[in-house]
Amino acid sequence: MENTDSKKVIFSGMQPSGELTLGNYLGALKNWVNLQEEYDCYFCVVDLHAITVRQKPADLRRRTLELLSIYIASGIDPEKNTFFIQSHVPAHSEAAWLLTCNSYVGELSRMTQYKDKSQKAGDSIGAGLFTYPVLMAADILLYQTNLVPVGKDQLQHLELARDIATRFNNTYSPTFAIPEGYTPKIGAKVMSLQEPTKKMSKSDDNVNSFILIMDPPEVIRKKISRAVTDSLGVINYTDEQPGVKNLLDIISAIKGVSPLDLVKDYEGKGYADLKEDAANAIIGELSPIQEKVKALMSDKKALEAIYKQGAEKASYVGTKTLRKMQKKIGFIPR
Ligand code: ATP
Ligand code: LTN
Repeated sequence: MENTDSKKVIFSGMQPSGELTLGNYLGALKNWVNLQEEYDCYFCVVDLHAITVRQKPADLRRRTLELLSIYIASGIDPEKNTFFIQSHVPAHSEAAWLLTCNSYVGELSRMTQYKDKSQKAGDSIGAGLFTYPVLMAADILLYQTNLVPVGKDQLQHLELARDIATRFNNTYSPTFAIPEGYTPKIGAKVMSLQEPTKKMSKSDDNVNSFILIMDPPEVIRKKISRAVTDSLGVINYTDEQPGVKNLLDIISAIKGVSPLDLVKDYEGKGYADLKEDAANAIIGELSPIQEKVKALMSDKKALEAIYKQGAEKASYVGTKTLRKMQKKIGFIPR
């Protein structure tokens, strides 16, 4: 479906490369729900990005469908938005090659995520991790995207997408909209429960440092009760108490109440009360989502209908931009 109602376009994606955390939910997903009325939204499961790191085929299949189910269960309406699986729309891979030929090794070498990963892996780093941001640029540019809601870590990749788009527009003629980034005010950075000065990350070795969207209630209670706080014994919203601050931020992002207002209720109370409230808030938020995910995962036919319809819409719009790119570059149409 083309963007005929002149709504601005949103594109975002997540990789089906691991189990999603509360950080992914509060930092990205929960905000997508609020944007769906105002924008024409494309939400993609970026499986082509996931294979930049070796994936077990059976795990990749399960996580792809689970991620799609989590999108829907979080409240994003498949009737109003376009959900699709990246590999179902070949225009992404094709546009990525055309854009690779309009990108520089220098700019790709400057990407922090690549530098971090290549430092760890050395020469055996996959070439896909190097060209990863070009594929991300293709994802975004194919849909004439105006806004890209992502966490802070992705803003550098978005800046590169803007550079590539501007270069292509200048070399040939205006072809792509230039996208802007969008990061949420609350929950933009949920911190590790064990080292609250570090981001909560699904790739952390310590399972007590993160909460997974699919963690059962008793696991959530256990992880929150073990969350690192401090020895001050008072509940204030300050950088000096990062563990307490993180718990207040989590409750705040879930309840939509500012952390400073929350603090007032904790006068004379202790960390056990705060942890109890945090655990209850998280369980209250995640339990209905978990139920819906389980129901969706047990009806593969319904999921299939959603991602097939999404791929059709996305193909129509994406291929149109791809054809323009090909024509401008000088390829002969079939
Ligand atoms: P890893 O934790 O393994 O580095 P990731 O969780 O960042 O990976 P992505 O799939 O790249 O994995 O993230 C999807 C989205 O979730 C991104 O937009 C990212 O910015 C956001 N996000 C991830 N972790 C957090 C967090 N702790 N707080 C807020 N947002 C987050
Ligand atoms: N690199 C992103 C995932 C991603 C994405 C995108 C996000 C791939 N393509 C396009 C927004 C728009 C990440 O979060 N790791």
